[in-house]
Amino acid sequence: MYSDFIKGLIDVLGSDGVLQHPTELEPYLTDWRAIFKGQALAVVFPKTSSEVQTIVQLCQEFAIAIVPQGGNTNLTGSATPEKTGQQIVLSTKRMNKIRSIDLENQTMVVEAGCILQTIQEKAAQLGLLFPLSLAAEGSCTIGGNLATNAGGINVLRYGNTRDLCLGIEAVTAGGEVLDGLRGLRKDNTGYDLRNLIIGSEGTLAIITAAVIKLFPAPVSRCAAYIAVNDYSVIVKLLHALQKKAANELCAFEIMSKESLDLTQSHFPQFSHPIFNQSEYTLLIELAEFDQHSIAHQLLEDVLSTDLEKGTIQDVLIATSLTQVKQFWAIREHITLAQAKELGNIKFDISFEISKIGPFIQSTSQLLIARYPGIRIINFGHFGDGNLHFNLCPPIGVDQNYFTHHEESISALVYDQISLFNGSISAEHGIGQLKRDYLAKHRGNTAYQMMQEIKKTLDPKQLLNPHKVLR
Ligand code: FAD
Ligand code: 2HG
Ligand code: ZN
Repeated sequence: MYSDFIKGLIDVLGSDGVLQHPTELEPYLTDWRAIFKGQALAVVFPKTSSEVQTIVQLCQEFAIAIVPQGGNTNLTGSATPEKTGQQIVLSTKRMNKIRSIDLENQTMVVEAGCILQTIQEKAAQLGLLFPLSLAAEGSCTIGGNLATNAGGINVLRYGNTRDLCLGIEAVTAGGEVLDGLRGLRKDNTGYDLRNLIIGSEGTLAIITAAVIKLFPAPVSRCAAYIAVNDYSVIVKLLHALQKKAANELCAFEIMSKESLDLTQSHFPQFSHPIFNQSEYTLLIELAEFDQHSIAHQLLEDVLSTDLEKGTIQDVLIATSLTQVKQFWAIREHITLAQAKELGNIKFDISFEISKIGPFIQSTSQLLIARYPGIRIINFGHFGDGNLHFNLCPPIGVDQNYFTHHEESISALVYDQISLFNGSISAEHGIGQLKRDYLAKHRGNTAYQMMQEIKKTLDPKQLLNPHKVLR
């Protein structure tokens, strides 16, 4: 039976569009952190939406499940097939064309496999901006960004991926093409299917293309490091900057001293004395849209009084675009530094801004009391309430430390998230990693509604089964 199925795939895609050899399959069978491992009958590489449609129809006929995969940079095991070996991975790598650009509408139609950085560069060539930005931008795809509703560093100003997309084209589990490639900014015509599919992690449809929004490019960028000891000052600074800089404030990131110490130890080339001066270093960025913009001056005005009063410990303002980019390097390497440690647990969580401080304080105390020496690698997108409250094992413990403790640590942190009314996944999604916590987190009614949606749109469980929902 499988040989007929594989033959069918090769008939559609040619033999170079269907990988079967175990060594060729290997990179597609594990996630970026190498936590989840699966098996697959094959990895397939369609080039067009109609090829995707034919593959889905073939999978229906043979009852083979499909795991969509873009750049495979997700942090939740969402694009890794199960261990059964009876699924296929559908890679969008070859669906990487920019189909069209509408300068008057400020939109671009891109195929799902377009690399995010390629889209950013194309927009820049046009003198425009596609503002989605994250450290994996050199390898993640717009299809994966949409399927996870990725966040990144500019959410404060431009919103999540969902907010950057006006229309999608997708292939349903029934093998139909949902043609929603329209760049309309207003369209209240029944249920919002685009927004249902965005963020559904490949479980409801395979996204094949999207209409994305472009924005005026800033004429320049201004970034600053701010060293702060007193947590309460951080919220005040955010408000002061939002009031003065309004839409120019694009990023407001927080990095704890422990996260910076770890990153400097693995990547000493990004060390800077300012990181050693305080409990937190903020990295903020303002975009300047006017030649005569005063972002630099504005930053100095807002920060100089705090500096004089001693409420902030130090400030460093980047003076060139090269320096702005250098400022971001350490922030972009925190995840890579943590990957070099013996295990890590990630909590990608969000809170109302007012609850972030109390959560950090109370949860850190509980963790340190119960797991002496545990390292809290706390950083993230403070401006939009998203913390990456990650953990590394205490120095010197044996390598199975987290195997023994992950469950109890997760229970503790998830209880705390619930106590402070936060979310267990701000931007990375659910995948396999958080699947077993979703029902409790969202409650019975929401969970059942999600199950009903899945059953209706994918009754045969063909699309990324057992991800997101149990
Ligand atoms: P994949 O990992 O291939 O897939 C992710 C999910 O989308 C899977 O469920 C998959 O089945 C589904 N999928 C992929 N393509 C399609 C499609 N065409 N149709 C339907 N479903 C599809 N995330 C953030 O939100 N913010 C960050 O700041 C951020 N920073 C990161 C930094 C690093 C160093 C790394 C490694 C990851 C980071 N991520 C971040 C996570 C990840 O990069 C994003 O989630 C990204 O959007 C995933 O895109 P991808 O193409 O790699 O998707
Ligand atoms: C980031 O903001 C990413 O850099 C990754 O979302 C966070 O490593 C992480 O947990
Ligand atoms: Zn993030």
